[in-house]
Amino acid sequence: MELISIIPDFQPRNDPHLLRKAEALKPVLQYTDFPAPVSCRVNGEQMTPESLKERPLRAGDQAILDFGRHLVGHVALNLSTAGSHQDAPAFLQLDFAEMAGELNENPEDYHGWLSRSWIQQERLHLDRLPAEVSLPRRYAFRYLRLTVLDTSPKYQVVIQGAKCTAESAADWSSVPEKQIADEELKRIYDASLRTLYDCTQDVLEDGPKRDQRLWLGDLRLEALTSYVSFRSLDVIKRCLYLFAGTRFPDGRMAANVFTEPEPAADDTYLMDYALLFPVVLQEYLEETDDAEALADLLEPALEQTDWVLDHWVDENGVMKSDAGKVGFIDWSESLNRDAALQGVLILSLDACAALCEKAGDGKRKAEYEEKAATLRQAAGRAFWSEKEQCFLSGGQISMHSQVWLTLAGVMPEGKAKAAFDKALNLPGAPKMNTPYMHHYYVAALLKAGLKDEAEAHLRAYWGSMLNAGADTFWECCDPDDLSASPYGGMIVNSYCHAWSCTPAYLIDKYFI
Ligand code: RAM
Repeated sequence: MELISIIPDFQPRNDPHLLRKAEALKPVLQYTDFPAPVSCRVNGEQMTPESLKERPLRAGDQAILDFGRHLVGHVALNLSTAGSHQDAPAFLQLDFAEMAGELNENPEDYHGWLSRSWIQQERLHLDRLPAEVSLPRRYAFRYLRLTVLDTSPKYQVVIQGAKCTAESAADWSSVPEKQIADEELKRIYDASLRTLYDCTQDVLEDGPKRDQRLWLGDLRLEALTSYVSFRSLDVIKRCLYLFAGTRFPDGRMAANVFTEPEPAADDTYLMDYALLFPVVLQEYLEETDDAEALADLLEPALEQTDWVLDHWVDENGVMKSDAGKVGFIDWSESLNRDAALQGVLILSLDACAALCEKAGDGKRKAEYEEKAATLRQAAGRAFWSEKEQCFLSGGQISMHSQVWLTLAGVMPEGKAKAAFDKALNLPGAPKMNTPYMHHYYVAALLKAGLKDEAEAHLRAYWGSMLNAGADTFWECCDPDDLSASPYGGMIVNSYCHAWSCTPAYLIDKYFI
C-alpha cells in the first residue's frame, strides 16, 4: 500500500489567527550533552572508549560507536591524526543507525517507495586535523559507524571522542514517580516514555528519523501518553492549532502538516485521521478545560465529522464501500477498511457530541448523539454476521473490523472474545502490522472486559521489540518477521516511532 498523494497546484487554506497562536506555543527545546561512546568496535573488535584513542584508523577501517541509548540530536566528533603530517584530506563516511541491524543493510539495495534520502549518511572531506567536526543535521540514532574511505600512506585518523547534544521539548522532571514492581512492565513502560521523549520536539513528531512530521493519528496516541507522563500540554495544543490552521481548501484536515519553512497542510487526506481530530480535542479538553481552545477549535473539529457524514455515508447510515481508498487504519494491502472506518466515525460523532455539550450547545449535542445511535444500529446490521459470529467487511474477516467496532460500542455483549480469536487465527486474514493497530487491539480487549488478554498482548508484542534489542519502540513490528517493512526495506523504517509509545499510558491507566 503506497501512500503518495500529489494534488497539482494544491494551495492549503490558512487561517492566520490560528497559525499565530500555534507559533506562540512553539516550545523551547531542552539540550542535554551525552559524551560518547559508551562502547565501541573497530573492525569488529570490541574496545573501550579509552583504547579507541590509541587505535589509529587507516583506509578501510571501520569504527562503530555505541552511544548506549537512542538519542535525537546534533553530533560532534573530536578527530586527530597519527603518523606523519596530514598531506591529503581525510575522507570519511558516517552511517547512523537506531538499531544495530540497520548497519548490515546496504543502502544501494533499497529500492522502496520512500525516499532513500531518509537514510542517515554523511561523507566528509576533512582538510585539517585535529578538529572538532560538527555534523550538519539532527540525527536519530544509537550507533554511529565511521568508515575511513581514505587518508594517505603518511597518516591515520584517530577518534579522540564524540558527543551528542540531545534535544527534546519534553521534561523528565514532569513525569510522576511510578512504582512498577513487575520488571517486564517496568522495562516496557520506560522504553515507551523514551520513545515519546525523543518524538516530542517542535511538534509531536511521528518519528525523529522519519518523517519528522506531525501526523494526526500519531498525535492522538502521543497526547494520551503525554497526559500521564511529560504533560507537554502546550505542544499538544500547538499541534491542534496547526491542524486547524492549515487545511484543504474545502476545510478538511490534512493527515499531516509540514512546519518548515512555514506551516503547510500536506495534500494527503486520510479519513480516519481527520475523524480523530474531534477525539484528540475532546481528550485535550478533558485534561485542561481550555476555554480558548474550545472556542477556536470546535467548528474546525465538527467540520471533519460532518464532511465524512455528507460524503461517505449512504442513506442507510453505512460507510460507502470504496471509503477504504481514503482511509488508513493500518499498513495493509489486503485489508477491507469499511467496517473499521465506520467504527472511527462513530467515535468521532461521540466526541462531537461531548464537544457540543462542553460548548453549551444542547441542540447540536443531541443531533450528534442521534447520528451516532443511527450509525451504531446500521453498523450492526451491515457488518455483523450471525453465521460467522463476528464482523465482516466486504465479506472479509479482519481483526481491524472487530477492534474498531468494539471500540465504537457495536460488538454484541459477550461475543468479543470469540470474534477476536476467530480473526486472529483465521489463515489468510489481514495481519495487524503496526503498533498503532496493536494499541487499538489492546484498547478493544480492555473495552470488552478482557483485561488479562490485554495485558498479555501488551507484554508479548512490545516485549518482542525489547527482546530484539530495542531502546525505543518501532514504527512497525511483526514478531514473526522483524525485518518487515511497509516501505520495501527496513533501512528506512523508524525505530523510535510515536504511535508505539502507548504502553506507558496503558500500564498507567489499567495495569498498575
Ligand atoms: C507514515 C508515518 C506516520 C503514519 C503515516 C500514515 O509515513 O510513519 O507515522 O501516521 O505513515
